[in-house]
Amino acid sequence: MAVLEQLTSQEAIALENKYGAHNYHPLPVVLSRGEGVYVWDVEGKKYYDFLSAYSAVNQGHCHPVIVDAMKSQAETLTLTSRAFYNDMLGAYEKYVTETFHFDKLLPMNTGAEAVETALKICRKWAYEKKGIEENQAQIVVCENNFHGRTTTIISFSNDPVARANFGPFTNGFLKIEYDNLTALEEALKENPNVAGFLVEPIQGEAGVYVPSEGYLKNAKALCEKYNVLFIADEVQTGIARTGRLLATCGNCSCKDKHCSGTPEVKPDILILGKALSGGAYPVSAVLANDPIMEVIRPGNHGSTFGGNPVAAAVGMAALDVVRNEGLAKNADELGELFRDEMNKFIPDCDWITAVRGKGLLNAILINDTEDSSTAWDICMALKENGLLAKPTHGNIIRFAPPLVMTKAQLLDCVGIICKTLLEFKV
Ligand code: IF1
Repeated sequence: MAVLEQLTSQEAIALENKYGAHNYHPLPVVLSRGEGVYVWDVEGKKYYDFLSAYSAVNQGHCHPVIVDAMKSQAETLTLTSRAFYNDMLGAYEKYVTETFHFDKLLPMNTGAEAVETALKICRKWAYEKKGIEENQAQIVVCENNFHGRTTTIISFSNDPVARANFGPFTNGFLKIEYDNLTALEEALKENPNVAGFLVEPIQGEAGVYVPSEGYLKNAKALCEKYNVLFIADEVQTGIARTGRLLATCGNCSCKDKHCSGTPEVKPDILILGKALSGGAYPVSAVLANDPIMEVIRPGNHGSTFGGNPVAAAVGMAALDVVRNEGLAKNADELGELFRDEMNKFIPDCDWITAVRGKGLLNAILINDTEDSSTAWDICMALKENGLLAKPTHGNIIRFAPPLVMTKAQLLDCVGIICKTLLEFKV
């Protein structure tokens, strides 16, 4: 392998600008190392990572248990395709289905692939089990959703930047207001061809919108009433991020030690990704019980890398870390502490109007207009002070550190955030 000479940040950015598609606008920092809650740039500056690769690195950067599992499997067998069996996939499927209390798992790689898979399963179930006329199925989704970036998924997005000039779009989706049960019931009552309701337990990209108490539970009850599948996209909220093994666990007391399998809301289809691998490898999954998953038969769906041995090894290690290190409990407690500290600070700071979130998925609302650069500028100032975060939309900054953070580290980060905001000048 060509030994890359150590690039400066400027050189690395120039290379990406010259040779890479410009589909992102990253903060101008070039990272070269990660360990736990920390990352370092190429000049050796150390930062707290307060984004966790959008909740993929819940277990902390380069967690040794996950890396060791990946290395060991990578030296043994990386990929067989599904043309043959391998000795890792069945064990992984057993482990994950028992962890989340479902009969079956369909393995994929990215979150968007898992969302697409869930949509296909839902439609096929509607035709073959619910009896909806073929090609007439409708799936209810929420305004301001984020479920990935494939053409079908952006077909039901309302983000103009994600949609412009990518048509024609996929039909078969009804959009309703998030956290509005009346709107959901109306959609289900008026449309006999509804097959499913796809929802984020917390809308992350929209700005960490936590729905009203009881929304998910009552939404699931409406789905049962109208024989519609409740599909939970836990790609970002899952794997202990919100203080429970899943956000749909709600206020269940078991947290992550031994999931009792009696969550507040049991989805008909559960979508996982991101931290299912601890950020070490692309691993996603769709879980459902037999009456739903059995609509999928050989040749209906697949993926070259889906369910590969390395993904299986990494996925099991990543879930081991969540359970053995009590990450959901830690996220629950540190999240409370973070919001308490920020709420104490808000009266002294003109730049923040509110803090919101659940577990260690939080956001602060910046006191400026959506189209201002203030949130970005504050993130640039945070970077200078050793903490990396990025705005979601407009004037909202998401704060989502790895769940392995200690109380002392969190309070250190609160100090950095408050100091930065008090010193911030437009
Ligand atoms: C980017 C956002 C977050 C997700 C939910 C499915 C997916 C995602 C709830 C698709 C992915 C990522 C995508 C990444 C940035 C990040 C993101 F800003 F795009 F919207 F987290 F909020 N469901 N979210 O959050 O998973 O295919 O990416 O593995 O595209 O920039 P993926």
